Amino acid sequence: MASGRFKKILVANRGEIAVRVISACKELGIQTVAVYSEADRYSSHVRFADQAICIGPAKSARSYLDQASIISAAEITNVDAIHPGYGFLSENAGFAEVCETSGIKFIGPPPEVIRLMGVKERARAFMREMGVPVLPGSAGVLSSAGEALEMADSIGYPVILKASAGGGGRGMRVVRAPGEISALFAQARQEAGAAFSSPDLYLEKYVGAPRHIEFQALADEHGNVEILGERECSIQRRHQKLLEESPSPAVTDAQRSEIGAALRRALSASGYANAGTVEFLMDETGKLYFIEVNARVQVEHPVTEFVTGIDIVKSQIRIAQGEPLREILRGPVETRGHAIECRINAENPDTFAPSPGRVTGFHVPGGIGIRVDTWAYADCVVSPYYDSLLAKLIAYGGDRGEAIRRMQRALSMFIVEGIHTSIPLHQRILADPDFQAGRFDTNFILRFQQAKAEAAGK
Ligand code: MV4
Repeated sequence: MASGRFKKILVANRGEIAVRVISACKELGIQTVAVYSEADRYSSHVRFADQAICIGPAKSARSYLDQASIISAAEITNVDAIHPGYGFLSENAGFAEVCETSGIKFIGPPPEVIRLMGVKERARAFMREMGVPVLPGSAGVLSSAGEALEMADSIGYPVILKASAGGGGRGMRVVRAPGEISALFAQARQEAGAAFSSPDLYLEKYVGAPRHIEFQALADEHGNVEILGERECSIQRRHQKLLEESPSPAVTDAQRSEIGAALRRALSASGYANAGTVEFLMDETGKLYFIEVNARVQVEHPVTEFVTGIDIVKSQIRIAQGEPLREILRGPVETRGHAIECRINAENPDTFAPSPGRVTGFHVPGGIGIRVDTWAYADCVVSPYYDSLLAKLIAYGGDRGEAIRRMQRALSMFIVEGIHTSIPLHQRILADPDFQAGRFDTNFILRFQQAKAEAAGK
């Protein structure tokens, strides 16, 4: 079906995001079908959906990534649409195509736009042509180490080699001097070829201590695009975000409106539809540069929901039904106050090692300005097969200070027994004077761990 109201949606995901999508469907009066692996029989997404179908064994490759099993489940249950959540099949252009050829609406961008955004140097070239600032770098794929050397010499060192089919930080190499480039080019090419569909590389000026800032977009299927402000995502470790907030303490009003205007033009021209995130790096001088597009709903979308009052997941579904943004948003996008999200992971807060097992005690905080998105419950089991995200704790305040204090209050009232969680780490981050002053970049957690190791060594 090209558009029209959905009666039933299949949620092709698990965990907190599956519960989040089911919540949106319930509010829209849409029936839901959960799919689950043998390890997830007792998961809450299975319980909250109207119907549930087992799609295979614990291993994702044979369940949540098994396109044929998911399409079969969708056909058996006669759903109108599939919501892929994040991860798994959410940015798989081939899966989006299979959905459409099976007569099932894929709740996400059109396959050709997913494909464009997945080829990172093409997305970069496109944004650059549309007047979105990008870092100095290669115009397209590098044909040889020689071309990379020539390029790097003209831009100046350090530079970074990135996989065209990569993203999320895998397969990158920082080149600090001309002598290093041929070996690093060969390594990066080899790694990209093994890890992704293609060995293609491109090159950019390297920013050593960037902030990671992303803009949230909503686009309808009629060419209209709105930007729902930005999120600050610099508090991360090894490309796993730990804490996100909106707005960013570092983005100025002028930047917000300039970047916002350029992104509206660019996304509209690309044929983008549904929700999307545009990632930027901010350099030491405060300038923003496009790096990549995430063509899906993101883990950290709730901070944007708090400051805009817009339900991003319900918007995704209504966009996929063909509704215009004007009807969905009913007025201009305005932001107010400040929101922070802490990812509560089932992991050791010092070593970051996964901590699967049974949750023997569980109590979530509530009260004014607090939201908890979780799949967990007392006596649930955290499986070693999937990511360690147990819950997202989101705090809203009239300003950043109030959001921080509210988050600290809520963390002190969040009880998880039986496994380790990242709660103590979040308490240390929130108490840090640099964090409280908004003075940090993507190296914050590294410095934090180093300081802790030094203190322990003495
Ligand atoms: C960069 C960079 C510095 N300079 N690109 C890592 C994830 C991927 N999406 C892009 N990444 C980076 N690209 C240039 N030109 C540094 C990173 C980077 C990073 C970016 C965002 C958040 C955390 C990061 C951690 C290490 C490196």
